[in-house]
Amino acid sequence: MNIAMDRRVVSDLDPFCEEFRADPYRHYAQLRTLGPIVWLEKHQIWVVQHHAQIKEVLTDWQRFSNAGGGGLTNYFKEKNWRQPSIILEVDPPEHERTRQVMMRALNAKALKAMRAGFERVAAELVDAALEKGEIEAVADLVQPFPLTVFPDAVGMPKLDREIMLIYGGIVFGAFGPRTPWYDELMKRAEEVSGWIDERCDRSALTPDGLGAAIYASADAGDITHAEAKLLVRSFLSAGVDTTIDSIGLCLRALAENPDQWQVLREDPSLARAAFEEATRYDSSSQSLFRTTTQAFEFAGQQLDKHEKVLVLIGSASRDPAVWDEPDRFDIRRRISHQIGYGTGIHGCVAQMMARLEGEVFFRAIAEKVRTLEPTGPSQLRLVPGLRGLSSLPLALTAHSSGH
Ligand code: OVV
Repeated sequence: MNIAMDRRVVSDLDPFCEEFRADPYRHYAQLRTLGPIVWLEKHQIWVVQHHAQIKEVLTDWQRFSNAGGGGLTNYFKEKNWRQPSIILEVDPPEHERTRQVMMRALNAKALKAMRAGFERVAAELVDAALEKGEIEAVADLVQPFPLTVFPDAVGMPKLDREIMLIYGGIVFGAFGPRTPWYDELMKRAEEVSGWIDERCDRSALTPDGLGAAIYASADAGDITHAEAKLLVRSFLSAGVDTTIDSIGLCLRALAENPDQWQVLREDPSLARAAFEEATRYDSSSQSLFRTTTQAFEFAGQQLDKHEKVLVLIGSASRDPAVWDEPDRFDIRRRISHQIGYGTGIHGCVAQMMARLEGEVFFRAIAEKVRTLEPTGPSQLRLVPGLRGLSSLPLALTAHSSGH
């Protein structure tokens, strides 16, 4: 054992176990008291939990690499089952090429063109929910929104809910440890991957969506056509479950905080701010990974080469050093250092699209719904890699007609 190892600040907490994930914020607070960087014995990884260090890690891609893989598996030491993402799991200079292509596809004009379609779908879903009165909000209202608007924007047919949710489980589950749950899911991997692959093929895409824009970059020679297909796949990997879970958690925060619901209902123009606050307060993406490229000292600890670092952005979002009353959901909060989408060169490339989805969805709710109340306990969907709900029973009533 080397001397540096002896001086490591250690913890036996396991961020992947169900108990931790059921109530992560209490455990984040506990981790924050231990120090800026802590060695987790169970998984033999580092963890960072404060806003300041997380920002440092995420903006230092030379020392904190993405090529080591987006999850617990260390690509520098072992092979992953899945072909690495050509945007998430690469460093510069390779990363710049694929990132540019995605950024170009997601330009301001493309986003502007999406709004009307998003609004129509949101209005239909909220009207149908109001018609029912009592809903299972995850299945009836939340899931169908991204499952409809996202493929519309990419230029593909509506996504099959069951297959997409298995696919999402496979993608995000791969970021956590190997479990029996995951092995069970992987039995469907071939079938589901084949289905996804077909949908990412150029022949399956409309000529006017994000997918077509990616293939146009291949025609222009910026990427190969095989890479174009993988980038369209990245849209589906990163863009569906994440927004379903974040919208669901935001809806729960509103239902459980009647004062905040009241504020939004009285001023629907706060819809975007409400979703922004939920992205801080409780959202789908709680953690990321980086892998060290060399040995160096960081925040008083000696890191070795090719060590995994778990980056708890969900903890940074509750760090009292940067937020007043971090545990309070306050849709009028001014958010000047959002970390919920990550930051740096790998910061969420479609974050403006996610914000647009959230804004349009919650604006439709604020404009049409008068009362929004839980009718029973909500349930967490404890899949690794993402935080979200499997159940959110709600009762809704409409504004009196012609309001
Ligand atoms: C950010 C993210 C999550 C999951 C998958 C991917 C990216 C990808 O590029 O495949």
